[in-house]
Amino acid sequence: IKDFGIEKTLRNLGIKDENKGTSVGGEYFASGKMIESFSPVDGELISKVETSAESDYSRVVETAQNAFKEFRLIPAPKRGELVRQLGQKLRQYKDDLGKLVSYEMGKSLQEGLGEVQEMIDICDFAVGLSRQLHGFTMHSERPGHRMYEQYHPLGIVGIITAFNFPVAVWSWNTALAWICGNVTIWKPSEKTPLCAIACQNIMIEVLRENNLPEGISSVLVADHEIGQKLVDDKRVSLISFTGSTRVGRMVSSKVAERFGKSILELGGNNAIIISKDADLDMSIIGAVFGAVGTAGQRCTSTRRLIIHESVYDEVKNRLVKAYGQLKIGNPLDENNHVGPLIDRDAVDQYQKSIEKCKQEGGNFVVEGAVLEGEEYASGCYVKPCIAEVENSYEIVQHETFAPILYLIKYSTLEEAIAIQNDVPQGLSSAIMTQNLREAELFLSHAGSDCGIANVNIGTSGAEIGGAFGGEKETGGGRESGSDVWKYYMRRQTNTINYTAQLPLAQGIKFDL
Ligand code: UN1
Repeated sequence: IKDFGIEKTLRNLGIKDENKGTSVGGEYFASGKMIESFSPVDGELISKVETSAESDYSRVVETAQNAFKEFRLIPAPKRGELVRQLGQKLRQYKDDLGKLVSYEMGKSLQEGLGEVQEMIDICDFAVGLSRQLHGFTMHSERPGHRMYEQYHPLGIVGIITAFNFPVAVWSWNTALAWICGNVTIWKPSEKTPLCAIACQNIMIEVLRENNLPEGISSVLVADHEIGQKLVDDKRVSLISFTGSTRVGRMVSSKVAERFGKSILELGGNNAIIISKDADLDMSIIGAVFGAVGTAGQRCTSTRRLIIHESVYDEVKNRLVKAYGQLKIGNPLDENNHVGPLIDRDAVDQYQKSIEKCKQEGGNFVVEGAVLEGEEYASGCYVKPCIAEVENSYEIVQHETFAPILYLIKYSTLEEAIAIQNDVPQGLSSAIMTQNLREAELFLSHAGSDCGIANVNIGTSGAEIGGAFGGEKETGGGRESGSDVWKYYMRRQTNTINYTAQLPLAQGIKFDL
């Protein structure tokens, strides 16, 4: 590990041997139980974090409430300036933060750096947006009246994130929440608490340098009970939740019960259709990166390939060959393509899913395995595998967060689209084709039912400029680009009468 300079990285990012997991700004405190963060890379204990207890939670929310009263009065472009500074700091810390992401979460260093780049990108995007929080104006039906709409800050935004993008998802939410005048409380995954503390440390520099009130950006490293408190808390106007469909369903109904707002970013079951008119070289790279990138633990990972019968055997053979060349190992070593899964529970799930797939009739053309040996001592390294399946198998209908790729054969594009849509989830989708008619049909109302639909690009690796999210059991939320900022504000319609008369709308007469 010393070879990869992890100790220096931890030092640069302000990670200690024992950390406190609650911060409302410059100060850390915590009185809950201690958790340990082990690296899936080598199984080593990286460091410990004392989690937030109920009393810590109350302090965080109260401080955030007070901070909001001040923060909302800072003009949006000035708030944009703070986000610009955050982006600058992230550029400065990119190498260290990317490395920590890789070491604590297990994705390849390239992907860790890519994740930090997404943070920088969203900051840049949000800075420009801070001068463009436009509403419409409209003509009133009444003389001497003016109508327009404006967007106001919401209040506290609760951000609950998953282990697989331990830093970027926080930044998508925070950058937008901030320019919109909100304060944020982040509850990161308990599997990647150090990434959260590192981000908060970077944020603290911005807060300090700008003399900002405490509570604008808070972190709670805590268990699900504190997460539930956040979800149930009326003082938290918006909950942005990224995680499983199972937990998302609970979050959704709990927040709805109190008429809060939520953004849900739940499971995906993403497919690439490989048509008879596909560029196969490109398709193979897109499919393999989509399936094995982040060891199959992206929401956008490619889980299914729906392949035209005329190219099915060729695609299958080329995939088998490509999988044979994959190097699995320490993700900090740039020669490796695939790192470990997040933990041994994930390895269990991977094994169970393979078992289940076999029981249902799946034919593995590349077998899976849990890797053993010194390099794999953490017990978290698995072999990416490929199975020929029917789309209707229960296991294929389900999102397994692991590098298991399913192959399905089709004969007409209509059939391929129907297969692509015939899963409960609706996040990302793609078609590989050089045929304009096929591409347009896939993107049409009769095409993909997903929130993301790509042509000649894989399912993962969305740019931050677009709205990110999906339909059906993916939850319907959208994050990051386009006009997603509107979710982070409350909308108000204003009608102003500048005459001495009071005409009523709809021509209603009312005299006293
Ligand atoms: C996720 O998996 O939670 O599109 C987010 C992508 C990344 C984001 C994935 N930009 O793959």
